[in-house]
Formats: sequence, C-alpha cells, structure tokens
Amino acid sequence: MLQILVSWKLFSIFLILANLGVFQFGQSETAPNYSFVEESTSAPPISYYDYIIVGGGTAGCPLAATLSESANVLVLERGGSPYVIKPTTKTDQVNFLTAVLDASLAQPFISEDGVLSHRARVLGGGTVFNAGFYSHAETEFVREAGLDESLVNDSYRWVEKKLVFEPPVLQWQSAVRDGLLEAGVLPYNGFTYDHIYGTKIGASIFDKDGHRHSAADLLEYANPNNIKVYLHATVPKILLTTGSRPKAEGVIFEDAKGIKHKALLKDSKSEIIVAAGAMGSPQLLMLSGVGPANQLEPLGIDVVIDQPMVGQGMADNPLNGLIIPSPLPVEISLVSLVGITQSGNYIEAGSGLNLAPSWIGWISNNLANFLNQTVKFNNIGSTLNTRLKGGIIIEKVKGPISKGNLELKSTNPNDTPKVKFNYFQAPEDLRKCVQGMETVINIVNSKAFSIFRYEIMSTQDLLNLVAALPLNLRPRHLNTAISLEQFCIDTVMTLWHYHGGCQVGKVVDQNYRVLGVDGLRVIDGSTFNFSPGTNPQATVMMLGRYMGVRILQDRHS
Ligand SMILES: Cc1cc2nc3c(=O)[nH]c(=O)nc-3n(C[C@H](O)[C@H](O)[C@H](O)COP(=O)(O)OP(=O)(O)OC[C@H]3O[C@@H](n4cnc5c(N)ncnc54)[C@H](O)[C@@H]3O)c2cc1C
Ligand SMILES: *[C@@H]1O[C@H](CO)[C@@H](O)[C@H](O)[C@H]1NC(C)=O
Ligand SMILES: *[C@@H]1O[C@H](CO)[C@@H](O)[C@H](O)[C@H]1NC(C)=O
Ligand SMILES: CC(=O)N[C@H]1CO[C@H](CO)[C@@H](O)[C@@H]1O
Repeated sequence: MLQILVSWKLFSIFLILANLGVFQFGQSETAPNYSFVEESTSAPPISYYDYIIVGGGTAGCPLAATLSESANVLVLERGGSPYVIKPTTKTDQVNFLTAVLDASLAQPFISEDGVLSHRARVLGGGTVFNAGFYSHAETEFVREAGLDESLVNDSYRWVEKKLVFEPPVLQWQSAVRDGLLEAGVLPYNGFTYDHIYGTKIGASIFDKDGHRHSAADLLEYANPNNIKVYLHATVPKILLTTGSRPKAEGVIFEDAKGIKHKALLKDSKSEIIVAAGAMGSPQLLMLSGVGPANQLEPLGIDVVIDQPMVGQGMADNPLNGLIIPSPLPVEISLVSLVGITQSGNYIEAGSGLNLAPSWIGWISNNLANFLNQTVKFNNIGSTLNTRLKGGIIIEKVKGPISKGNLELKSTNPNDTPKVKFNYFQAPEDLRKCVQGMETVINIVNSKAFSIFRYEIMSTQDLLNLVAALPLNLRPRHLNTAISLEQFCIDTVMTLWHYHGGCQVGKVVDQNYRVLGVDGLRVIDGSTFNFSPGTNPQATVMMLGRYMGVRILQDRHS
C-alpha cells in the first residue's frame, strides 16, 4: 500500500514536471547605428589617443562616452557588436537562460570551486546577457569608496535616462512579493532604486516588452567625432616603460585575423584605462608585468612591478535556491523585485523562461534518476524551445566575507585564469545562506504563493529536486537535501556578481590609479571590496560615468 502511494506521488510529480514545457514567441526591434564602431581589422598599424579603454563592457561604455565629450578616445573590445545578434530576440528576457550559454556573447569557465560561470565577450559586456535587474548601491558603499554623493546621484540618473525601465509585476511576481511580506521581509517599499531593508520593486534594463537594452546604448551619448570603438580587438599586453616609476605608453591589440596593431598615448595627460571586468582586468595587469613576481616569472613574463595583491580578494556571492513547478500558467518574468533581509540576504525570483536544450537534457536525465527511473522522460528531452512552467526563487548572500584568488594559467589573453572563490569558507556566509534558504522556503509555503505550487510536492521534494540536478560540479552528500548547511555547500551556484582582483587600497588608489604606475587606471567590478547593492550593474555603469566626469575635470584643471 505504502509503495503504491509512493509510486502515485512520484508519478504525479512526473506529470507536473513533464508539463514544464509550453511554446512561446518573441518580437524584434531595430538597433542604433554607430558610425564610430568598426572591426579592428580596419585599424591602422599605429594610432594615437588621449584615452585608451581596454574592455567595452558595463563600465567601459559609459566611461568612453563621457571622456569623448572633450578628449579623443579609443575603446578596444574583444567581442562583437550586440546590435547584430540574430535573432534580435536572442537576448530578450524570456531567453535569459539560453543567452547565458551562448558562446558568442559569453565565455564559460568553471571556477576551482566547481561552479560554472561566464565572462562577457561582447560590446556592452555583462549587460548584453545578464538578468537585467537594476538597483543602486547601499550608502555604505558610496561612503567607503569615498565617492561624492551628489555626483553619484547624477551619474545614476545619466544611466537611467537611457536604458532603465520599471518592470511589470504580474501574478507570479506578485505572489512572490506577498510571500516575502508574509515571510517577514518588511516593510514593503514599493518601486525604488534605493537600497533599503524590506521588499521592493526594482528597475530593469528590459523594457515593457521584455526587450533588452545594454550599456552599449550609453555610447549614444558619445561625441562621434572623438571616439573609435574597435570590435574583436583583444589586448594581450599594456606597454609600460620600465624603471623606478613605470608609465603606461600604449597597448598592443590583435584583430580577428591575428594581426597586431599598436595604440599609443598622445601626451603626458593621456591614460590607459583597464575596464576588462573582474576576470579580465587582473589578468591583463599580470600579462603586462604588474603582479606577483613569483607567478609571472615561471610564465616568462617580464616583471615591471612585483605587486602581490593583483588577483587577490576575488569573491563571488553564493547563490542557492529552489525550482518550483506551477500548476497554473506563469508569466515570463525575470527579477522584478527583491527582498533585502536583516540577516544579510537578497531574495530574487524569475518565472516562465525558456530552457536551453542542454538544460532540458540535464533536467530530464536527472529527473529520471531522481525518480529512480520508474517513468520514461523521453518527451521532455526532445522538446526544444520550451518554457519553464514554474519559477525559481533564489537567495544571494550579501558581501560575501569569503575571499579567494586568481592566477594566470598561461600568457594567452583568451584563456580564463584559474580562479577560486572559496564559497562558505567564512562560517558567517554559510549562516546567512541557511537563513536565506529558510526565507525562500517560507515564501514557497506562504498563503500568497500557494496557487503557484503543487501541494503534492513538499518542501523536502523541492530540496531533493535541486539536490538531484547537476547545477554544479561539486560532490553531493547523503544529507545534501536534509541539512540546509549541506544543501548550501553542495548546490551553490553563481549570480555572476564576482568581483575583486584589483581592489581599491590594494591595487588601485581611491582614484582608481594603479599603485606604482603612471598613466594607468582600472575602473570596473574588479576594484570592489564587496558587491554593491543587491545587484551590481547599476553601480558599475554609474562608476564608469562618475570617473569619466572626474577624469575630464582633472584634465581641464
Ligand atoms: C549571466 C549574468 C547575469 C547577471 N545578472 C545581473 C543582474 O540582473 N543585475 C545586475 O546588476 N548584475 C547582473 N550581473 C552582473 C553584471 O552584469 C556584472 O557585474 C557587470 O556586467 C560587470 O561589469 P564589468 O564592467 O566589470 O565587466 P564586463 O561587463 O564583463 O566588461 C568587460 C569587457 O572587457 C572585455 N575584455 C576583457 N578582456 C579583454 C581584453 N584583454 N581585450 C579586450 N577586451 C577585453 C570583455 O569582452 C567585456 O566586454 C549578471 C552577470 C551575468 C554574467
Ligand atoms: C547608419 O549610419 C550610416 C553612416 O552614418 C548611414 O549611411 C546609414 O544610412 C545608417 N543606417 C541606418 C539604418 O540608419
Ligand atoms: C542621493 O540620492 C539618495 C537616494 O535617493 C538621497 O537619499 C540623497 O539625499 C541624495 N544625495 C544628494 C547629495 O543628492
Ligand atoms: C528501477 C531502478 O532503477 N531502481 C533503483 C532505485 O534505486 C535503488 C537504490 O539506489 C536501486 O537499487 C534500484 O535498482
């Protein structure tokens, strides 16, 4: 009898999961048309600029647009244009989970922790395929970074005028919002950019049609006569003078055909600004001879300055969560709201997204295992372009306190360096994760959320489901789904908010100038000591604008 009941339950769960897929359609939109963006194959062998920015990403685009107001700027971006992506719906909200896996936008890597992650490789950087949620930094961040609050506010507004939208909050997101309130994540703060305790609606770089806008759109602010952006231009090395006080002179860049070009600085006011992201910036400093001598020498890199802090302080906020199949159809939504808890978590949620074929494969194979192969799952595996009938609720640990490091694997700039984040090494991070997962469970079990979950799937079933999925390459334990501590450790993923490697006070000064080198700055997520706000992109773009304004002020004073 018991066996029949168990089988019936497994069978019902199978029916629920088999029902995850439904078809969907998208829409398209026209792209801006920049005269100053070109393939690097058309670049001259040598050219001269006031500012050379390595990395046309989330920080690089606003920075370049700003500097071009009154100086001559070059941007070197190793990826292609976001405006030629086909189909144009590829980076829309509904396709988030598939775009992340698209190698033409993002380079995948696996950290030494066994967690799959991605680094941008496209003009616009991470904003071209990220989850789009837009929310400001906490006031502590602005204070600690020593930034001018009024210029910070102006810089956020400059970004928002171009590409930020208020997301709709439909039925599923509303249920999560009300679940958060029932779970005690109070007060309700409505729609706001500000980072305040409680539950709030945040902004998004997806418009009301779910179509993406990106940091590349900020180049609309640029003076077209003062800027050049080269695509598929990879910088393997910054050229530094050697001697007691090294100085940046220019960069080498390689075009799509492998031909090397040089871009040089015009005069003593000119600068190289590295904005290659938290993986790319420490990597490029090291490739250029600024890094730990004991790591550079064995690779045959000439040491310009022995700087042991380059690549240190790498951190990534651990993400854990639940997948919740729904008996009712759900809207397509990515993060529209966030719970900011007193215990140090950010709770976010999405629903109805397309699943990548490879993920459908994983999920179906592993569900088969999960259900001990009592039913056949062939149907799910062969259904492409399917949407998740259900949602995902995740928690991210603030900070985090645990830190790791990055090391070069080779002198090839296209290789992702070896990186270890040491998730949950600090007991406080693990404690926060457990509290965050408890809040996620309380949301799932709330009255408000009850219409979007199957009663037959208990909390334990939902934990078991995640524990059975190959969401990372870490070992599973007997108690993975039983102890929330073990669940956090075993099923950890990333929200791609990794940062550090060129931190303020360690590698760069308060003005983001590389310590010990003239004419060289780093401006991007690699300079952070912790990830700002609930999600960093607003602050990364703000910083690009902010520092552009500051650098021009210095130049003209
Ligand atoms: C899948 C995903 C989802 C995310 N979701 C959100 C979210 O919802 N909200 C949010 O706020 N944040 C989100 N983030 C985080 C956010 O997008 C990143 O923190 C941010 O984009 C990092 O900006 P960056 O300027 O530091 O680096 P990037 O944007 O990565 O820019 C670096 C650029 O430099 C280029 N580059 C690197 N090396 C070289 C070289 N040697 N030569 C030439 N070019 C080079 C790269 O191609 C890249 O374009 C997400 C990130 C990812 C990946
Ligand atoms: C794009 O810009 C070029 C050069 O400025 C112009 O000739 C062309 O007509 C523009 N195309 C569109 C679709 O606006
Ligand atoms: C900047 O914005 C914050 C948050 O919206 C606000 O509280 C603060 O007063 C503003 N500061 C200045 C100097 O304008
Ligand atoms: C049908 C089937 O695959 N049953 C397996 C379920 O799991 C137990 C324990 O791992 C196996 O012994 C069965 O063979």
